[in-house]
Amino acid sequence: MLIANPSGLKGQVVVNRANGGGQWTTPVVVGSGSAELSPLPAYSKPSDQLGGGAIGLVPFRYYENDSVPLGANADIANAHPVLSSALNAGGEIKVGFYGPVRASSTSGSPIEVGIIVPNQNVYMRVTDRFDIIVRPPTGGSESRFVTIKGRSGAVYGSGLYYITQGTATGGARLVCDIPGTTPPNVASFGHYFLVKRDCNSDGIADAGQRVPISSSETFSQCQSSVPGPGLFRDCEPDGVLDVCPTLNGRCYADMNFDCEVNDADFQIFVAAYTQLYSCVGDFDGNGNTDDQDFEIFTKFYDALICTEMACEENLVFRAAICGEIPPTP
Ligand SMILES: [Ca+2]
Ligand SMILES: [Ca+2]
Ligand SMILES: [Ca+2]
Ligand SMILES: [Ca+2]
Repeated sequence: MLIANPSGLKGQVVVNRANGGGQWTTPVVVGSGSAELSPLPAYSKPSDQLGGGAIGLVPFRYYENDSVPLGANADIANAHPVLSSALNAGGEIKVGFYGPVRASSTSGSPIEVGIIVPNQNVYMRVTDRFDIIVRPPTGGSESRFVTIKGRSGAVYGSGLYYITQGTATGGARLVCDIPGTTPPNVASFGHYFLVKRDCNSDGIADAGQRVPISSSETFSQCQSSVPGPGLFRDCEPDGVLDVCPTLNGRCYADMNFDCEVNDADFQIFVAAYTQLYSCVGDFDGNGNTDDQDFEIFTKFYDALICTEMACEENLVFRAAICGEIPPTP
């Protein structure tokens, strides 16, 4: 098939519309002879470079280059960042497909949103913290996208987020929006993004703005110092900018909330560190658990003290920052 105009793919082409096992093998060229779509069927060129339309093979695949931000990378090092403040301001994550999609029913959400936590394949589900924008079973207009939209006041802890097919028993699924009483689910997919904390809502991830107390200054010297433009002190070096709400004296190193600091907590931190997972070990909120977090952890671990009050404050704080008490491994 040849579409001579390089912006000529404007509508929707559906291959294997009857879901009868048909394949897409015929080359499609949009523009000049070298502009063949590849690889098939999940070609890489974004639709805005082709005219806005798409060619989809049923069951429709996830279209990474039409998704915003990009999100096929399941690893923290390559995941695309989104600020917590942007989500609180109504920021959106758009997941694209090669063909139109819709919810199979009105029962629950057809997709699931979760945060990966350092307990192997456990996902903390946070679907209900987002508005899910998707075509309903009846009505609405055709769309190749599912959008999740952040809410004001919702907690978006740092870490690697995951969007996938709905899994609730008897709940909705994301299906191909094609004729028929039981349209197939879209092909299995995973879309990832990395949330970074921006507790002072200035549009910059806090981790890059944080100037921790140095060994040569006292607490009051630190508090009265003026850091450079766009920088903020962290005089109680808990990873949180001092301009943001903080709870002095909480027991950061108590990772399992039992009010004691011991090897069990160290093991949880090491697991988070080894896997770069968060938000459980991500004290500075840059999305992963790394050397900066280890320094903070060590400071609180070395104190070996965890009063009942500090333990409770830690619990409250972790609930506020991470949105939920993480499961204990
Ligand atoms: Ca910030
Ligand atoms: Ca602080
Ligand atoms: Ca503990
Ligand atoms: Ca971190």
